[in-house]
Amino acid sequence: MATLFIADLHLSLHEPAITAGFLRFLRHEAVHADALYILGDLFDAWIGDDDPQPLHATVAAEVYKLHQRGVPCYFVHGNRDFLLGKRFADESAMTLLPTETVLDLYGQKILILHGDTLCTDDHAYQKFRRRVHNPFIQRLFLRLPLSLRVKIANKMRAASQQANQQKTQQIMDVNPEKVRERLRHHQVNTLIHGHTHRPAIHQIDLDGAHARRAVLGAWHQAGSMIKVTPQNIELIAFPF
Ligand code: OKV
Ligand code: MN
Repeated sequence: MATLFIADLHLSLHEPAITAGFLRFLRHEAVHADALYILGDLFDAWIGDDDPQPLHATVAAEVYKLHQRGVPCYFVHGNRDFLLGKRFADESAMTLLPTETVLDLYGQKILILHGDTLCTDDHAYQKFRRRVHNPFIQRLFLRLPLSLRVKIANKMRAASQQANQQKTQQIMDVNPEKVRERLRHHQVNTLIHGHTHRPAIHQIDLDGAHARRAVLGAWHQAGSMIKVTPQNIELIAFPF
């Protein structure tokens, strides 16, 4: 009995080794799990489900096979693939989850989310997030021709790389008080998230009680997953 969590693969045509590692993970690891949760940034960019990139079809087909083999797959949007929609979810048989979800796994309550909403010290990012999450702006963007969306996205990524070079590590990490606020709100003592690319299991003091925050690693040089069993929560790094 095990439920697996992954995040921040940032799949793209430029990193074929990561895609190969993900497909291997699906076929050899996830197939034995009770369920797979992808906590955002599976893709490095997403400008609409109508993007005809062959990478998308490959991933959809493999996740669909996992579902056919009896392993349900759930997806939480990241800050990069937040536009991934119902069409791709149907093609891959993934269930889209809201920004925050509380799971009951083997009797343990666990809050899951991507992690960007916890980085409240990064005011510029939070402002960007509010803009691109506006349903009206999203509908407008999705109605543009694909070629124009590609151009806009490339410009936005270039500008963001510039901005991130100026930001400190501290600003880009989670705000500890925001973490405690979300745990209190949902009345849970365990959180699993990604986004910060700082894999660790942190022990937290929550109003005198013990809580923990498990952070997934990004798939840069190796894979990263969290395995929840009836006994424990394990953070595991593995080669592709
Ligand atoms: C994703 C991020 C690029 C960060 C644009 C409205 C707007 C959606 C979009 C375009 C960009 C996602 C969808 C991408 C995340 C970046 C740069 C910084 C910090 C609009 C709705 F505004 F143009 F109308 N986008 N793409 N960034 O390339 O995948 O997360 S993206
Ligand atoms: Mn992220």
